Amino acid sequence: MLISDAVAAALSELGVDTVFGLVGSGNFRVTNALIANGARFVAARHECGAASMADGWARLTGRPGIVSVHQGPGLTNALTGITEAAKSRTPMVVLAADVAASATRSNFRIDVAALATGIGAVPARLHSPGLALDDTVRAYRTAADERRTVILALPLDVQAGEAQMPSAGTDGALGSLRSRLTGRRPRGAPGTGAGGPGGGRARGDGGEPPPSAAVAHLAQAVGQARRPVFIAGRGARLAGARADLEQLADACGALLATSAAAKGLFRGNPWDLDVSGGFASPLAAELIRGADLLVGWGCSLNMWTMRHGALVGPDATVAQVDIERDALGAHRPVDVKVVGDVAVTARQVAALLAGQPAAPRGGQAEASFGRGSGGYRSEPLRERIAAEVRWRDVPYDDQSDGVRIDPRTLSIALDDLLPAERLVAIDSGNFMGYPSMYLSVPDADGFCFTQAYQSVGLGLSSAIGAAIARPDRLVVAALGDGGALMGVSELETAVRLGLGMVIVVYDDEAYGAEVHHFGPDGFPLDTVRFPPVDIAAIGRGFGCGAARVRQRADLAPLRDWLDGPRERPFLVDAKVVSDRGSWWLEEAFRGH
Ligand SMILES: Cc1ncc(C[n+]2csc(CCOP(=O)(O)OP(=O)(O)O)c2C)c(N)n1
Ligand SMILES: [Mg+2]
Repeated sequence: MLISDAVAAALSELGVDTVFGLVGSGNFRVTNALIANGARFVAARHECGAASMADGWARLTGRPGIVSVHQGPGLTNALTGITEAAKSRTPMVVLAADVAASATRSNFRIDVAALATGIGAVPARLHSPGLALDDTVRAYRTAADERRTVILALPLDVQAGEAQMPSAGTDGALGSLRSRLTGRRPRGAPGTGAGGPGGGRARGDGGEPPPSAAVAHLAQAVGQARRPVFIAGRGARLAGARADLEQLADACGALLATSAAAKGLFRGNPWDLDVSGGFASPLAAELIRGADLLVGWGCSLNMWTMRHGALVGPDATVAQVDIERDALGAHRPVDVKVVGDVAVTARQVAALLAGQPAAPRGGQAEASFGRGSGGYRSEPLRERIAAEVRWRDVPYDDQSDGVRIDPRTLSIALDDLLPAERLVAIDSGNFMGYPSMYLSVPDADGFCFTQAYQSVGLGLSSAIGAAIARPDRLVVAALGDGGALMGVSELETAVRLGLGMVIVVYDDEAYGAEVHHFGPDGFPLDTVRFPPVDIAAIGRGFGCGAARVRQRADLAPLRDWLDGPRERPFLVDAKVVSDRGSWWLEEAFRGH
């Protein structure tokens, strides 16, 4: 068996069943071998699209996304999507064909390892036919267990070598492949490391460590807090910690919020403030700013989530819980630091609190801190949250004029129209807050936010990957016109796959982010403004259903499409009002 076939067989033993890529001569064999082993191959039209599809897919499945690319330009084309994945700690293995070490004059020669290191991915390589399977298993496990993005270089000469037995350390993961290589019956455990939604993280069931002094310190802070707010991040989502955090919040009267990456985690909880940060509604921001204790649970409390510190009240104690020590205090000073799994730590804090006499509390003081009373919670506040916390309930001056629709009005209309079981994926740009804030999502799997690299143009592809991962949900890709046209080639992919997704383009005929940032200072804007483009017609050309929307009533074709079989994507080209920048934009530029 050739190494290219054996690598594919090893990956399928490890659980690989879906591969995104674009095939050239260097990855032809390995990709077809993956297909022969039962994997679904999703052909993208641009390698960056393949990487972002795998990224979106991995975020929704919790399993390593697999990308297959040709040597040289195949990999460099994919780089921006891979960088987003690496910065988001998306588990991913990029199968990157590479020239032989001896091909020093090859046109395709690039320094793959340096390139991987430079973008924060983990470099890996098939070193020789003898080591190739160990290299493959290690790459996959690094992705799955450590949530890293790994670029596995597949040199052509090694790929063409004859497969040999993996070492004793890895063959347990490759039971039947071992038997195919040796002719002996399989033994040992089936493939491991496939991850699941936890992506290999400790989920805290069984064998929990005893509470540390740091957990006791956190319990003390939680027990003493009068207005605690929990902010849950990606780590809380990965740890499956919703129920444990809610129970602890019930016990201490905390309000609940998330980072953008974990939006939807507490959906349905009456104390949910939704996203903390630039997207926070006025009431959410007021309540977070009013907290005397902020606990970041698997959340980095970065400049976006804390609005550059503006959401941290002057006297607030800040605590942070994370499975990785390096994450603690990485973005802002933290008073109480706990290294630990979010769910385990929440349970331990709750247990310590239960064994503790109740601390005296404000107006609602009582022995039982059951759901709905104590701490920050009160009946009037519950009513206020119900009435005011959603952006769509915040009054605004509708700027729609019949020719251009106010992006808020558009987003609210979409929120009304689209089924609740949805998954919203967002590209980057001035527009991005509108769908993030006005489209509700049913849970944390309802939001795919590829913003760790702040790249324009990844939204459509990550939405396609998410749609493949979650065929049960209506996927909504929310794009600017700039991002839509940058990633446009993947419309063909969405149509070819028959994805019944909605693509909403907030079309201001500009790189609005730049227009609003530089315009007020009188800079020339010719470089960032464009003549009108009929993006609906482009969508139709690719085979999408489409509508140009200038006012609410223009959404009627979308309603009809929703009532139909949804066998192809529907594109909404919304000509939006863009008379001024959005309020989260200045915040974003402060982070540049
Ligand atoms: C790949 C990449 N190129 C350039 C930028 C700089 N940039 C940030 S937002 C933006 C405008 C994007 O335009 P559009 O998608 O239409 O969204 P809008 O800002 O108009 O709402 C640009 C060019 C970037 N973030 N990423
Ligand atoms: Mg635009």
